[in-house]
Amino acid sequence: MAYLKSLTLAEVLDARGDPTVGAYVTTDQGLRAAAFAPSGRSTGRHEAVEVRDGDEEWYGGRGVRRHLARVARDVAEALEGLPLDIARIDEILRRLDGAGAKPHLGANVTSAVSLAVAKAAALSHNVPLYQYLNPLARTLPVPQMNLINGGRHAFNETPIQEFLVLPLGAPSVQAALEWTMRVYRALSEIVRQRYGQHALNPGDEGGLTPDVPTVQIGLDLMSRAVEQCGLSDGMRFGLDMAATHLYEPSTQRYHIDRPYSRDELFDLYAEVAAQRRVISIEDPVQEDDLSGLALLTRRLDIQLVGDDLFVTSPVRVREAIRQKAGNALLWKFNQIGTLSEAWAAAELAKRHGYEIVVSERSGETEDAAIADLAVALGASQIKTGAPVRGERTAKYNRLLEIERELGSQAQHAGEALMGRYG
Ligand code: 2PG
Ligand code: MG
Repeated sequence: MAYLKSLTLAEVLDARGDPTVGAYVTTDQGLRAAAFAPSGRSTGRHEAVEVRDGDEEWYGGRGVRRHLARVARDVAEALEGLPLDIARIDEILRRLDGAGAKPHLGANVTSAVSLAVAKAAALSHNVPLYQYLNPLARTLPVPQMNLINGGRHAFNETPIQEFLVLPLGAPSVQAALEWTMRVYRALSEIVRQRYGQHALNPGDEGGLTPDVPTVQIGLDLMSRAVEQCGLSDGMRFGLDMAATHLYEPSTQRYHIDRPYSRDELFDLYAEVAAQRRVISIEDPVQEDDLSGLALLTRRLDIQLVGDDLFVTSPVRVREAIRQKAGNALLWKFNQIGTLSEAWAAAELAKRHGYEIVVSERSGETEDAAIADLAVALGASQIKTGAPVRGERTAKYNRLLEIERELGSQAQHAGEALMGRYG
């Protein structure tokens, strides 16, 4: 097994221009791998923490250079000279931090290091990352593509964070991207006519940014675009409600166009599932309401995805399984901080029949590794933004490359999902 020869940590920028962590690894064979930690904005309270410099002036106090100056040497000394064994290195990172939420090293540091080590190990075996992690990987995920951005991801008056399309009927990643690009263009024209040019400015994940006060209006816009393209048969819709950020604890109401009680919100979900081809809802309730999620799971026969609710944590996923809450895990490895822990959460969820949706963060970088991770996990879906902006297209372009590499061996998750939820 190859060895980790050197590890360097450095401040790099994410797509919002905020600083994040880059990890650079060299091996004893002279190979080099780099990985960047992505950064969330609509983060959950149970996520592992990104550590930043509180007193740094540059970037309005959100730098990481002083933090790295404090921890980089310790991390490098602990890891240099070790074999490139992901599980062992992740275990050392966990121990070095000493707490589950990674408050000392920061999940931004541990995620970048964990991923850089995995990339270096794959390089040392001369195989792509997905194949190194899972030699039997064959399944390409369906993209969940975010065409209207709101909530914390856009400067608009749209309370719902993400309006997504799922091209379930597309026979390949290539077709899925073509279909979605056509819909994105049609939607752009509809939005331009109704809201004006400024609504075409992309939000953090590349989606359009009209002011959409209700779930129904956003879905109407997307339905019109899909119909114009003649793609209604193969396209379904999804929502990321990011309900934690709509919730007012003092009144126990969710604020969209008006305050909604949980029951009213569930009636709304039932309506859009029955009438508007919505087959997937992420974070339909606030992050601590697992029992509410369980209630909804009994009521609706659609995909219900836990993001802030599950935070890619084996502990929280186990509790969700126990309560029969939700049926899909949003998988973001920086929510827990190491690939090994995130892997364990996915395996546990899969064993209990949960779908895996590998996800970007809103503050992505050009690092495309989540495409490889999605294929390695056999995830049925990947959520990585609209089909525009380099940090989003990097992932789609990598999926296209994997699709070409797998050739006739490639399998596609869309058909099974259409059978289950379509
Ligand atoms: C989400 C994510 C990614 P953020 O809520 O699903 O879309 O947002 O990275 O800001 O947490
Ligand atoms: Mg989410």
